Amino acid sequence: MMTQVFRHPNQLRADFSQALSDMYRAEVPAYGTLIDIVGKINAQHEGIRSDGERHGAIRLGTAAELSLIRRVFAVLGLHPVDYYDLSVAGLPVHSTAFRPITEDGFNTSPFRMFTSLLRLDMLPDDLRKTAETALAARSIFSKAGHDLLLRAEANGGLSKADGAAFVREAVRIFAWRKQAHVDLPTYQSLLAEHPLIADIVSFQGPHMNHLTPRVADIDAAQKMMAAEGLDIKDTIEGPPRRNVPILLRQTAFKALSEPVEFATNSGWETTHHTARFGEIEQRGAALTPKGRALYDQCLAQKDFSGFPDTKEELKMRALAYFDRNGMTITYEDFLPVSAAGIFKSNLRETKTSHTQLGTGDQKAFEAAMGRPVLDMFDLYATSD
Ligand code: OOG
Ligand code: NI
Repeated sequence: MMTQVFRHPNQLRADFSQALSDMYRAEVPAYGTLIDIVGKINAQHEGIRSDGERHGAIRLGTAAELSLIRRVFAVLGLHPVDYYDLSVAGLPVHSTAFRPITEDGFNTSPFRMFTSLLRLDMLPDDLRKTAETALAARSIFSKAGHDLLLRAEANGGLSKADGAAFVREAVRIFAWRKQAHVDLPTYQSLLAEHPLIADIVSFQGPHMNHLTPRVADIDAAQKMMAAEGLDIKDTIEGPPRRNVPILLRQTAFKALSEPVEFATNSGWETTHHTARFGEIEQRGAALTPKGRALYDQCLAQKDFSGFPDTKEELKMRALAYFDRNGMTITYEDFLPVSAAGIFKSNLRETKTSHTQLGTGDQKAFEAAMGRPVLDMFDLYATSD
């Protein structure tokens, strides 16, 4: 009997993460500056899991695209954890975070992808039809990639050579293609409703809109970013600086204005699109549901003085998770309020938007994806 040797999903994910980083560095040079800053700071700190730790973000247009991406990511050992409702912040998307779910998985490749799906149901009728027509006409994965996906699913894995080809095709899904998929008037009508809708619907694929290395000290990184002349966001999202870092702190340089091309009867016309940026993050301790409720309360009141800042007290009051050696457990997820802040700092404000504040629809998201999301608290509770 022949036994097939498969490349491990954790290894495929490491290859994928590295290839995405190489691609983004070539596409967005300021991201290279971030990587250099983060590398310098991390070299002075112990305890950072891996130099290559990072997350990306993508925005999908349809249920079919989300279901496809879920299958592609499963081959890379990436699983959907939690549901993020961004409609409460007036953004017509809802999201999940694809990430590893085992310690082994994080140790080999701690890569995550924040993945959003357009809420077509939040668009006015005429624009919804325009968006649906444009999205139905695009196909985001190559035939070669799709064939390899079917092979991986049928055989339960991919050989080394097939795995390398699959990673190459998967990375191409998220590449920047400056030639739009709709005409300029359509782009402008989508933009007038909401810049996020224009970004999701107008292009040939779901380009990655940022890539975020993890840094040991975000305050130091922010100062170095400013010194390098990067146009950074004014505030760091998440909790303030603390003795025992909790959850997630993030900041970003603002999105670039990039040339994009629209087909006309006589050739191409160029305009500028603002979507892609670079972000950094510092991760702290994962909080229990009780700790998270206290965090949300402090955030709403913009006052963290009531949040304990010693390991002893966090443990005594059961606010954070601890492993069997008494160490805090790293927060591996995202924060909806921070995510909304990140989205918004990188979108041109529009005055004409009719998109209303919405309510979440986790059931619809899961139906679109073809499986339920995992619960982050369940994962932390069993990861000691
Ligand atoms: C995603 C924004 C959310 C984060 O780190 O919270 C995010 C997006 O802009 O598509 O990436
Ligand atoms: Ni991000």
